[in-house]
Parts: sequence; structure tokens; C-alpha cells
Amino acid sequence: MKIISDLSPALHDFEPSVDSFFDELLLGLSGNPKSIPAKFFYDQTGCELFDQICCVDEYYPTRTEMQILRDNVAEICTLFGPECRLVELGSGSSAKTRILLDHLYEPAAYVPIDIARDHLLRSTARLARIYPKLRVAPVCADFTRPLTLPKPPYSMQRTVAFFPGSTIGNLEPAQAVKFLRRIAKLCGAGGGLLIGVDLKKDRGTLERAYNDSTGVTAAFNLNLLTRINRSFEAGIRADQFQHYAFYNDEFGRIEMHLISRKSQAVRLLGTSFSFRAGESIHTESSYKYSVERFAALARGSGWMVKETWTDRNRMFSVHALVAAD
Ligand code: AVJ
Repeated sequence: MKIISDLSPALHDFEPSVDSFFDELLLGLSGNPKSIPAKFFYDQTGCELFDQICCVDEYYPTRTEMQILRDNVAEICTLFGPECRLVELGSGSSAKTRILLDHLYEPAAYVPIDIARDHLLRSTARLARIYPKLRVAPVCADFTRPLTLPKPPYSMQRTVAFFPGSTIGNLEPAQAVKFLRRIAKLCGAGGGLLIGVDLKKDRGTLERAYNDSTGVTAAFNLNLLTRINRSFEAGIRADQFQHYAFYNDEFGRIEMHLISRKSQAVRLLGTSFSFRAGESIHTESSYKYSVERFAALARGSGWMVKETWTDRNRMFSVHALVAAD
């Protein structure tokens, strides 16, 4: 545990090492088709670009989810009750959390978990200033790996996990089940989960959200290559790759790819990877669910669905789940 400054909350640090990034990168690039795990988007520039995506007109999920949260926050807070410990998985800038923090009854603590260490520290320092009476206990970790929470030195009624943004959609459905089971265990008896899930809709709306006219999503995708260059002194030419995103109807998911514009070889710490012209690196999947399909997934993962809220256009959904036993 490191204390950053007297004013900043103490950080529990399980920051994923550069080695594990490299191992996962090698594995992904050795595969056929090639892939890179989506969690590696989030270096400093990646976090900033993602925050910009959230403000882009075509990217409807962020503002829609925030409106659903605002419209139903009283009910949400009543449902989870007083003195809950709020654990956020992938807290980023904690913008959505503030809607909850403004209304929760005497929250026991806020535990933001994020893979991006500096971004996490800046966000939590800001949050601690805005909510001077709130216990803020940030954890830097890759939440797709097994995780234990620091034992709370305070009393609380229950642990409620908050997993907004449809980040669950980044996981393959089978991984999502395993993940939800782990979160059920993490929250324990009486625990809750408030989760945002993007809904199936027409292809045009979906594809525009991942091909915005300002090009931020393309920059976000391509920044992955810049990040690899910086981390491993690789010489990948980002301008020799192209952003490509489309809705794969068969799998019910948006796919993001980086397409090689020409036949080329890329060297990474002594290993060479060759690309055919037009060959892709699959960088992200974003699964879209129906309300019913997600409810079934949750029920099969140790949770009961207490309540589901959507916007009037049924673009996005927020589900309140409680531990099944
Ligand atoms: C935060 C992972 C849910 O898949 O919509 C946004 C990330 N990628 N634009 C998503 C993202 C491209 C986002 N998630």
C-alpha cells in the first residue's frame, strides 16, 4: 500500500505489470486471427480518448445510462439501503458514480477499482475533495483477474458492486458468466450488483456509435499501437493500420479491428509478426443483449434480478441484482 499524499486516499496497488501486458500481447498476436485484449486501451491517452468518446453525439450509451441512473436513483438507493460499501469495477473518471454518491444513504465507503493507475489517483483525489466525509479506498487492479478487497475497518450493511458502461459486453458470454459469479462471491451474502448493459438495436445506430464522425473512436483504437510502441520500444507505424468497426449479427456484438493497410512485419522485443495486406487485429468485442437474455445470464451466475430500468427508446438497460443466496 502506498500513500500518495496526505490529502489523497491510500491506494491498494495490484497494478498489472509490464511483463503481464507483454505476455498477453504476444499470445494475442500469435493467434489466428490476431487479437489484443481490450483492457490495454487504457493508458493515459486511452483514458482521455475514452472520456472524449463518452461525449460524442453518436456514442449514445454514456448519456443514456446516466439519464436512466438519474431518473431512478431514489429507487436504486432505497433498494440497496443504508451503509453500503460501493465497489466500482473500472471506475475511470467516476462520473456516473457521483449520481449514486449524491443520493446513497450514509455509504460506508467507495472502493473504485481501475487498471489505469494515474487516472484512478487523479479521479479519487478529486472525488475525496468533493465528498470530504466519504471514505474512498481506491484499488489499482485488473478486475478481470481474481481479486480480494481490503478488509474494511468500518461497519457496513452490504457490498454493492457498480459495473456501468456495458463493460460486461467486452467479455465473451461464457467469460461474463464466470465474471458475474466471481463478483457474487466478492460481494458476499446480501450483496448487490448495479450493472449497465447495452441493448440490441438497429445496425445503423450501433455502427455509428463505433465509427463517429469526429474520429475519436478511430484514434482510441489506433492509440493501442502507440501505447505498444511506447511500452516496448516497438516501431509499429500506426498510419499503416486502419480503424474498422462493424456489427457482427451472428454473435450479437460490435467488433473493433485494426486492419493492416499493406503487407508488413512488426518487431516486438525480438519477435517478428507478419501481416498480410488487409489482415486484422481484433481489439475489442462489445456484446449487445436483450433485457431477457441478460436476465437469464445473470440468473445463471448467482444473481437474482430485482429490477430493470431502460430509457424510453430502449437503447440501454440498468439492472439491480441481488445475491441469490
Ligand atoms: C466501455 C468497453 C463498454 O464497448 O462501448 C467505446 C468501449 N470502445 N467505443 C464499449 C468503447 C469503443 C466501451 N466499453
